[in-house]
Amino acid sequence: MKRFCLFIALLAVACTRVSEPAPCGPIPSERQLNWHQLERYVFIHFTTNTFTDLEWGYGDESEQIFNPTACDPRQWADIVSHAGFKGIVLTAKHHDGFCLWDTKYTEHNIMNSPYGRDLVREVSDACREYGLKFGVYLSPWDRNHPDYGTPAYIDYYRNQLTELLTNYGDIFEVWFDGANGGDGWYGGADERRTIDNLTYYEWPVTWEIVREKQPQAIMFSDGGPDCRWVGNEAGFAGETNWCTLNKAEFAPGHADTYALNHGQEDGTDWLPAEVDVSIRPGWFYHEREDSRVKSVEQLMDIYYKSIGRNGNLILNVPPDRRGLIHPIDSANLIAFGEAIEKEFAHNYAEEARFEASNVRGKARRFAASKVAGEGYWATDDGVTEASLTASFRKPVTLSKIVLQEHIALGQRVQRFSVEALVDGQWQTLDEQTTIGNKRIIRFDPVTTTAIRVNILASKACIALDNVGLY
Ligand code: FUL
Repeated sequence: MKRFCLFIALLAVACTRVSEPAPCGPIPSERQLNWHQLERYVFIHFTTNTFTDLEWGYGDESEQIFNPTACDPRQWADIVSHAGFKGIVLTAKHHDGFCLWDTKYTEHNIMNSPYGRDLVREVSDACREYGLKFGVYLSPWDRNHPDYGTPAYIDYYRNQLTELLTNYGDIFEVWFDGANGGDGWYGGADERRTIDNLTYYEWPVTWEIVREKQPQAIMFSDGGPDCRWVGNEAGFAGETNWCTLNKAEFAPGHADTYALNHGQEDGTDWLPAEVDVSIRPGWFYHEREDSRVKSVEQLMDIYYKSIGRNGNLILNVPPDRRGLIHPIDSANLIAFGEAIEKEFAHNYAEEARFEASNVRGKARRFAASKVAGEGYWATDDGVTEASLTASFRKPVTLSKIVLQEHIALGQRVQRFSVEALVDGQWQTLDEQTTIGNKRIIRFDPVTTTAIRVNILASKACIALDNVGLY
């Protein structure tokens, strides 16, 4: 999708004599800022489950089961990039413990399957060829490994992670699943082992390995450290959604789903939400679900409730038993990408004249610009309520407003409304709470000569990067 232009050439902050607002609360690291810009990428769930029709394998599956007959990660990458997604995160190992790469730490791996090739290598190569980022999911919970539940397994897990982070080029995200065996383990032999998932994994030590081997990688888990689970697998962030959270209160497998869904307004850390959801009811391919692939309408709704509510979207598209993305999934994914392009094809903000009730450094009026990176709208220190009005020479018909805060300096806005001028009267289109990296407001089409964005409450002076009108 065409990148939203940062259209407000704000005299205020672009002008050298105007000071930047002070940061407000925790702010994102550079790696988090880069991650916010990706917005959407694809999850690929693929393991023995694809062939046994399970969602959680038992760990006693034979390597011989994994036998995709036409597996082609270039087909996946081609579809994903055509749909405008920016990367792929692959389940290198799911809970069943089967490894999709040539690992030297277990025989339970793809080299001993009929497939016989290193799929992590093939997917990472395909991603590079198609200009996509590549990330890995490595399940902490392992129903195959005999040492699971003892300290020896933690060494095994870290060794595997090190292999993945060392041998496959740049990794943009590492996914640490919260489903990590805390409430019991049922092996293929009906064996049960219980661990205390708060202490067993010693996560901070493991996270150091990621920092050392892949300093730019974002780590996902219920407790970050870089991005957080959104608290559900249905594809929505809270309408109120702060990028901040008290990180110390969370850990993988220890999730307060309400807090994860909404963030915490005065949270101690920048820990933005990632929305994980599957294009099918399950995470793995099952033929019986071919008729239940999410439609473009459902996917668009997810788009507005994830990216449009200050989250990133990781959409799972599982390959079938051939090792190909099924034609229904592929058609819907590509149509989804096209629908996003279409809905945001024309930004009327580029034709509007903007005026604000307060502009940092006294300027009252500023022009729209198509040049990205020229500045942003900020108010004077202490001004936490202000309006920004976009006027048009001729009436335009709109149905969406995109708002973006200048998050490099933190998340501020607590409440805002949007209004349209219709026949000389201001009509309220919506009133909402947070904005963050991106907030998209949808409403019935309205024909108007002006749009007004009212920031009604903010934790500090306002700093908005972008207003898009569609
Ligand atoms: C969950 C897992 O248990 C599912 O199988 C899937 O991998 C999903 C993304 O995370 O916690």
